[in-house]
Amino acid sequence: MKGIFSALMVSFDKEGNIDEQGLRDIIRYNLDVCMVEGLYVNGSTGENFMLSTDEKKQIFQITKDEVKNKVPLIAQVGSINLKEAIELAQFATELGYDALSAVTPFYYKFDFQEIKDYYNSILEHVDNKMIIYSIPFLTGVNISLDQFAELFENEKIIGVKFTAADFYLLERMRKSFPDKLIYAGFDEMLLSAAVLGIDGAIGSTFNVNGARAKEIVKLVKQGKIAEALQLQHVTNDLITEILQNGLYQTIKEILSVKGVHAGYCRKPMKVLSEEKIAVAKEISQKYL
Ligand code: MN9
Repeated sequence: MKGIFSALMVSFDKEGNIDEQGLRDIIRYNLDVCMVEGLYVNGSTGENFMLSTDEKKQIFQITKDEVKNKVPLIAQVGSINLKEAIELAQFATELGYDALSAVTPFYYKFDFQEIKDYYNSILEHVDNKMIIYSIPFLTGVNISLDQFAELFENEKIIGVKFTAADFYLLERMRKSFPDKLIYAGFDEMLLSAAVLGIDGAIGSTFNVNGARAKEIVKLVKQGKIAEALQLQHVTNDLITEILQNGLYQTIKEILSVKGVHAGYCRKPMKVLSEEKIAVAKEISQKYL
């Protein structure tokens, strides 16, 4: 369960329908070319929060079928519709997903007791493990060190996907929870997180830049920080240009350049202009 996990992209056609063959192509590219060590399915990058329950199930199914047991799979099942979260947790567990993950419930400003109940309720219904998905900049939900400790009292909660730039909290977490799995969630901060002793990373840009990310982590483990920093610099030139051009659309466009039918993003996400498609091609040629 350790290492570089792609937050899996999903291919949609122009009308917003899942393109099954495109999704299979993206998975193959991740495994064969990016050589990622696992996949995180139906996360933010998978445009999960714009999908129906049936579509989420379809994506879990297709991905498991394509990957078989080649790499570990994490199923993101979180939803503020708790019944949906439980249904998806059961579905992914039956399919043989290695672990579940659930975003902290958002929008209604749930208090900590409610957040804790949410995780424990999901886990009461399944025989599987849970990785908390913490992404305060999108959810507005901040969890403190003490609150993480309380959540981790449930032994089925084995880790956290930590998508935040709070390196003080990350260091405190590493020290306090040596046996929990900590995954970094911001690809542009991978080196800094790796220095603090994360177990892995889960990110969108690994769909195209996974090999370089693996190398950064390897170099840090060998204590070759200066070399790792050179790779992080190149990576961040790449990520900065991707972010300026439109994050998910540009990654999909880069995949298209590589011959992968990555398709379009789901509305209300926009379609890239011709100019931006040209920029995406340039980014691909320059860095990948
Ligand atoms: O899953 C991703 N977060 C989102 C993690 O997409 C919201 C990251 O991989 C970022 O996309 C990436 C670029 O900021 O670090």
